[in-house]
Amino acid sequence: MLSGCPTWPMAFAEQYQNDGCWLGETFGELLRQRATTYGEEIAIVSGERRISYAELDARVDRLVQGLYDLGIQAQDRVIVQLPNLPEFLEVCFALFRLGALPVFALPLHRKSEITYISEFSEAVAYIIADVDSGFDYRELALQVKANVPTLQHVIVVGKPGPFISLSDMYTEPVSQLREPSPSDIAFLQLSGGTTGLPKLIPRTHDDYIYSLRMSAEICLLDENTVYLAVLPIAHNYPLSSPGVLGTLYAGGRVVLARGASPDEVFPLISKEQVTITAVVPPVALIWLDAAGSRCPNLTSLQVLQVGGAKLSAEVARRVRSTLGCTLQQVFGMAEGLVNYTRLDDPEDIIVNTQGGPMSPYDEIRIVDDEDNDVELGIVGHLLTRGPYTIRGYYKAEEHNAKSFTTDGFYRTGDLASLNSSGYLVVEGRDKDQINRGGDKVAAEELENHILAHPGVHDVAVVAMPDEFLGERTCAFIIPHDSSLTFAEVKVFLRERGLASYKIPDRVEFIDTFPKTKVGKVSKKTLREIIIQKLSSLSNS
Ligand code: OOB
Repeated sequence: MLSGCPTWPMAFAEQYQNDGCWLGETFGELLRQRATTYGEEIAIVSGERRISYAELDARVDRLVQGLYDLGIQAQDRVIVQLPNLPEFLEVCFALFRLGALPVFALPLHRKSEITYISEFSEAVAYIIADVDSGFDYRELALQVKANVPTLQHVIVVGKPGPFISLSDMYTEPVSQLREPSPSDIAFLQLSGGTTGLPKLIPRTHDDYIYSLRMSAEICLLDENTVYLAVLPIAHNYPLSSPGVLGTLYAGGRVVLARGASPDEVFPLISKEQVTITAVVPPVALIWLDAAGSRCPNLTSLQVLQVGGAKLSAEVARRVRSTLGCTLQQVFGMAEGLVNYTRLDDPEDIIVNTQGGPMSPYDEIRIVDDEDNDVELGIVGHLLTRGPYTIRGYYKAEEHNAKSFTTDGFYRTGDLASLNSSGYLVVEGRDKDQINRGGDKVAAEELENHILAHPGVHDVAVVAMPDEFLGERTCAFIIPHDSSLTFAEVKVFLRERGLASYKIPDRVEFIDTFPKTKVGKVSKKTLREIIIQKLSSLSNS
């Protein structure tokens, strides 16, 4: 087991095993078993490519050998930054079989994020696409490799440039390799974060496969399921809720989309007879508006999942009437806990709640500021623990002491209420994060980047309401002098290599910060100031 990964206490692990949550399977075995059962059935569709279960399994074995020959070993960390391509899944399963750990980066991450997670995880390899959405990842890899001594290999899907081509790595399997144990860490995922530096989430084969099984069950997936992956599959939601892995678990078919626009997605739904897909609220909004005017043929679509950020009830209500399918709200987190509205729930529940936990073993507490449980229906801090919720971040002892209670509950940072049927309504957030239509921005991380600008004396980053994304990012800056401009701040942050979704949408220059009674910067007041300013601007 990789060191630096807090795990479940023995008594909990035994219960989760004895009660049949953790079945002692690994991802490598799972794919092998599915290949035996589903053989020539199509597992993955990507453009004109169709890959059967048997082919996927065989290609993964060949890739395992190639990675092994390169020197990649069990427990090595490998940064995987790939768009929605079949190679994403091949690389994942190959690393899983090898016992090496993918560290999932999002396609939008840039030098700042990739350098940090490569250094922090002491990654030995970095797997990228050549060019995607106009961005050349090989350029990024050159910069990252120059700064991270542990990084020995860059492997490229497409034209490799100075690096190794992934397509050259599929070789005849010869070595007998020992597969990892089900309780081993399978991969590391990035947390949405609230702190200065991103945190890594360790997930085991046992716990993640359990979450797939439960998700697939709740979403009624089977061999007839056709799941369309629209969001980047490196994210926990399209990866496993039930996502691409849940679909393969159920023997269904995964269709990989490269973008989320109605022009691309609507014809694909009809062509591939997609039955379920998952989006964030802003994408749902675009689809609803487009479907209203274009009347696409979406008759195959049974379920539209919406999650990652709060969906307004008004938009939720339009899903069935406009798209003709069932809405499923998904409220989850990469740390574990995922809640779903059930497909047969009454419309009122589907529209007005964020669903109930997927497992009867999920423990949910709603507490006040002193960690006392509050009554049903009262809003409080959401705490959770269970068979697929981590007990701590990777190598983050100090932060773990704050993010988890002494008895192992994860402090989600969400404010929610619980109803008598055990369903949650998300009412807000007490974590210092901006949820930009599902993309998470940690205020402190962005503040640290802005503070590095020589013209900045101090900064406080807050969320401002936005009709389309739900929230956008506003940075209040106290400059050293009045010459600093928003444009300069943006250029500075881009040059530092920050992912574009973390660049503030607005900057407000200010002389002093409002303070709380104990002398801290009052972000609550700053939020009120920006709300007022935006409303006076829209009225003028
Ligand atoms: C998903 O995972 P993360 O790790 O990017 O973000 C988790 C946070 C939650 O703590 C909550 O603040 C917010 O995103 N969130 C929602 C929500 N779904 C997530 N807030 C309101 N309503 C919702 N439906 O975002 C994620 C992971 C797995 C499945 C679905 C989403």
